[in-house]
Amino acid sequence: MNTTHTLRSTTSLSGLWDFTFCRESLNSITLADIAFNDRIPVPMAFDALPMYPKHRGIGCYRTTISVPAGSPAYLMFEAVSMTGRIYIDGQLCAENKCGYEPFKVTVPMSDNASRELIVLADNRFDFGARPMHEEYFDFYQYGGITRGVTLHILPVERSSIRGLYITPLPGYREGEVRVDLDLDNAAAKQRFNFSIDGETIPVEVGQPDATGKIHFTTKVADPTIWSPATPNLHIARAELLDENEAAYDDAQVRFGLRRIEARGQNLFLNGEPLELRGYNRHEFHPNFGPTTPELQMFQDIHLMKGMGCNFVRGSHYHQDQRFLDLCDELGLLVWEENLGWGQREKTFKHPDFAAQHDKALRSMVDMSFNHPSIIMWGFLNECGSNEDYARPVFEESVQTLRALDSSRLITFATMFVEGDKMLDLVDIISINIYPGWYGALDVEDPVSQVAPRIEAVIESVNSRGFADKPLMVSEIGAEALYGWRDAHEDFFTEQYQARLLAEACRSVLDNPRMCGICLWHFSDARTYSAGYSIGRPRTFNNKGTFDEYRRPKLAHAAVKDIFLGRD
Ligand code: ADA
Repeated sequence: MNTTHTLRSTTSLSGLWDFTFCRESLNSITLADIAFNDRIPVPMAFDALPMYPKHRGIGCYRTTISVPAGSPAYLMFEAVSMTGRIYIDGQLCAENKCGYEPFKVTVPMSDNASRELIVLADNRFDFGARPMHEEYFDFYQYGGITRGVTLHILPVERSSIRGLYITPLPGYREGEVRVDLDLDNAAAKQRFNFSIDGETIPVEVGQPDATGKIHFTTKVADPTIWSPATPNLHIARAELLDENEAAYDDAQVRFGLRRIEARGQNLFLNGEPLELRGYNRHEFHPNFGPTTPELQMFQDIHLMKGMGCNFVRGSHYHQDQRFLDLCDELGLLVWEENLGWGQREKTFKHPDFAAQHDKALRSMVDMSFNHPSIIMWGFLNECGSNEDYARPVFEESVQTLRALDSSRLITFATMFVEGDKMLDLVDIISINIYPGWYGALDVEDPVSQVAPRIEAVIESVNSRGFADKPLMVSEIGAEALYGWRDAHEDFFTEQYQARLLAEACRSVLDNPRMCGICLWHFSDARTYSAGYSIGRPRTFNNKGTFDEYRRPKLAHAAVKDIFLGRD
């Protein structure tokens, strides 16, 4: 859950904002000349609305915010796609270049309470300025203020809470956790109250370190364990106190007591062997683009759990906090990953790429740290991990993730397998393979490629010195057009997809060397008509077990049968 506050004033800016669309360049546009002629909802991708389909350019948004004169304040943007420029009273206050990355914007001080907020969201590719998005990935990248915006008013001339992070420790069964309370303008000796589940816990320390953090370990008085079957949550709360012991700023977060481990070839959750069964999922619905309603998220999780899934990979970008909240509450394990899709040398050699990737990686961990559902961090899906030029960014990403969070596993999905040069870096080896689909033309029975390919992958990983690491299939699948059932049962039929997925699930899950399977993918999702993905019927990636309206294809029953049979 995004950290919540009761003492400081927070205001959601969801609602109708003034809007106009233009095709000028971001660098030549003049704020004063923008004629706002429409009103659209925030959050929402403008190009998912019927008025602006496939519009590439700048979505110009305007609203008014109210900040008491003299009060420090910031805006929390959960996602502005792709480049977001934020102006307050005409002053450029921030520019963010990853469309899925949450970011904070300080509101400049003013004597006026009423402030004009303008957001320019440019959804055109601009490799020079924004290498993380490169160009056409195999999923449509919408534009606009696609996730929530919140205004925070901070206490005047005092320290305030930047973040509260709870890490379950090896003694998690007895309720042992580490607490990191991160402060802005920390006082030398900070007074604060700390409680878990409403019970105040006396804390002796109060001396922030050089970065403004206070750390301590403590215990949950009445610990209950989090797992997919028992998604129990606890609540931690910190309150900063003034000289008179009065609380003036606070932060509240939810967390879960659980432990994920990789030992030898296996995964363990809370000490029990764990087999991952699940889906890759894009945050997408045709009527809403990437701003999926929470009810749809709820239904998606229920559809997956109803099929016997315990796992979802949030492909291929920061997850929406509302989705993660639901995974915490309903009990679905998550792989969350940083934006990346198939980039190669051009991107890795871009002078800004490493820094932009690092910034986005850090914001992902910062935002999602307390979700017990997340058991692994991922990054750079199918990106040049067979080439030396990618090594520095892969190494740095792993170091950063380990430094920020020692309690979760690290992985990336590779399509190279035999040629991959980064497998030494990860805790779990994750491979994307498409036997029976790509490269399966002119094969008499393409499904027969599945089992031998899995054997070959295992052989390659083991023989290269990684026999002691867990191995999973992170993508496998085939396209099926919803409703296309045909006696030939050939490519694109529901029958072919159902056969292939069933064979994949059986071949992986029946093999003790593999620790799980994550099918590509949950529901059909829009892609581009150009670039890498030319040739996708309907300009959708149709490998969903459900279509984009969540209507089940034949694969639904086939996979469900196998997954539920494993419990
Ligand atoms: C890759 C990629 C997915 C999707 C898939 C496919 O493995 O990671 O995003 O593009 O291929 O359908 O080909």
